[in-house]
Amino acid sequence: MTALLDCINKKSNTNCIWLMRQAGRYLPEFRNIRSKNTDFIKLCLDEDLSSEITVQPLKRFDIDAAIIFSDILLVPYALGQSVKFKKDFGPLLGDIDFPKISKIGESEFSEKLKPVYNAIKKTKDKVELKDKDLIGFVGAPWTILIYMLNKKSPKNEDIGSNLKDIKFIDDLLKIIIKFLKIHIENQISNGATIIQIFDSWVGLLDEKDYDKFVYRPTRNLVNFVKSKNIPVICFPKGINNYKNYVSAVKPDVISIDYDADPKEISETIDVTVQGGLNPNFLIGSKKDLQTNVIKYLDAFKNKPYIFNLGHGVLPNTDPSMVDYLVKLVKDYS
Ligand code: 1CP
Repeated sequence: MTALLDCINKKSNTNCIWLMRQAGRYLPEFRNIRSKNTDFIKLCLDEDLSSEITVQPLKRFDIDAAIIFSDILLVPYALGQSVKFKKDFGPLLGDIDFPKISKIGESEFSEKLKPVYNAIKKTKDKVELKDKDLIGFVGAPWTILIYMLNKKSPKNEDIGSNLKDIKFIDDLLKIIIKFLKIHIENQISNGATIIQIFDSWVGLLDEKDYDKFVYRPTRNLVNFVKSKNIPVICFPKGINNYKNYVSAVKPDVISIDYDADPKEISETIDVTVQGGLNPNFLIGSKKDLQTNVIKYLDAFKNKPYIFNLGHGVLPNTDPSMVDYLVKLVKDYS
């Protein structure tokens, strides 16, 4: 059995670790490829380069899993909405052509994302992946919906006006869920051993809307992944109550953000926990990093726990700090 699965199944004696955004701009070898590939979507759809980027962090660090280099916004892209990444701005999406989106078939969608699936297959065969997990992922229905409607990052936005047309939103959400399942299935059939569902924008919703936009749609995907006998990790960033989320969605693993209190989580949650450490500690002093890493490891000492961050590695992180972090986690006992 591979390392992360051992942790999830409570069979591991050593601590497991991987990091969200472990492949990315903080690595010079990534920046080197990125500088020659200015179109980000095209880079994600280059199966050789995306497979190479996926294993870059495994060549440097003693981490237990790779996450396929791709992006959650490839799903709107494959549904025919234009997606561009503007430098120093973030994603920019085009208008939704609903009649067109509602006619897209499974094979057309899968064909557009074929390079992602081929990259998974290629990565699985690489020596760096021996005895390691390969994580496939999707954005949660809510996070994909809000990007599609808002057409740029919803950061600091009032999203209310986007959600007024109830019938349109319901219809779009159904389509999103249908294709997220197809995307999950294709990643699994090509070799992903775990699926992570990123719900990056739960924090924008009022609790009264959780059931409609977060709990029910995500539970639908969780059940789907479980039916394939693959573990599923959910990361509802900014949720107000992790315990309620776990009861409603029933993931195998709950990934927590840096606002969650590790001690409280450890005392109240009975599934495997992942993550939590604020990525800012990787750009501070080694001493502060060590103190805070130990805070998480102590809190989860007697629980199944996967070490990770409370959000992605920041671009201005020094890779030597990541190396130090991995060693702290592996050497802890
Ligand atoms: O060079 C660059 O400018 C590209 C930066 C970049 C990278 C490295 C983007 C643009 N996406 C990615 C890869 C990526 N995205 C991965 C690869 C695997 C890994 O983690 O190593 C993953 C899992 C994602 C997932 C993703 N994309 C999320 C969920 C996690 C999160 O960060 O909350 C989200 C919200 C996106 C959208 C997205 N893609 C890229 C950016 C800058 C963003 C966020 C935009 C925003 O602020 O709204």
